[in-house]
Amino acid sequence: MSEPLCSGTEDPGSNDEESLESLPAIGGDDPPMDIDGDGLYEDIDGNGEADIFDVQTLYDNLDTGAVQDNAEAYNFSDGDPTEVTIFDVQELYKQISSSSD
Ligand SMILES: [Ca+2]
Ligand SMILES: [Ca+2]
Repeated sequence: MSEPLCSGTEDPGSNDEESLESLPAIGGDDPPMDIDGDGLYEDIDGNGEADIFDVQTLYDNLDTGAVQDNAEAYNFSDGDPTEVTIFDVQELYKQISSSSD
C-alpha cells in the first residue's frame, strides 16, 4: 500500500504527461483531463475532448468541492486562483468556441 504523492512534480515548463495529477471526477466517473498540457483542465468530464458539454458540466458543478477544491486547474479566466467562478466557465466556453479542428 503506497500512496504516491505528486507534490513537487508540477513544472510549468515541462510537458511530462506522466506527472499529471488526476483530479476527482466531476459529474461523472472519469477524471478531468488537461488536453493541451497547460495546467488547465478543459476536459471537465474526462471523455478526451474539450467541448460544450465540458462547459455545461463545469457550470452545473461549480459549487461542488471537486471543482472548488482544485480551483487552480479550472482558473481559465486567470482570475482568483482559489475560487472557480462563472467567469472561468465563460472563458472556457470562449476557448472552446474559438478553437477549431
Ligand atoms: Ca489545458
Ligand atoms: Ca469533455
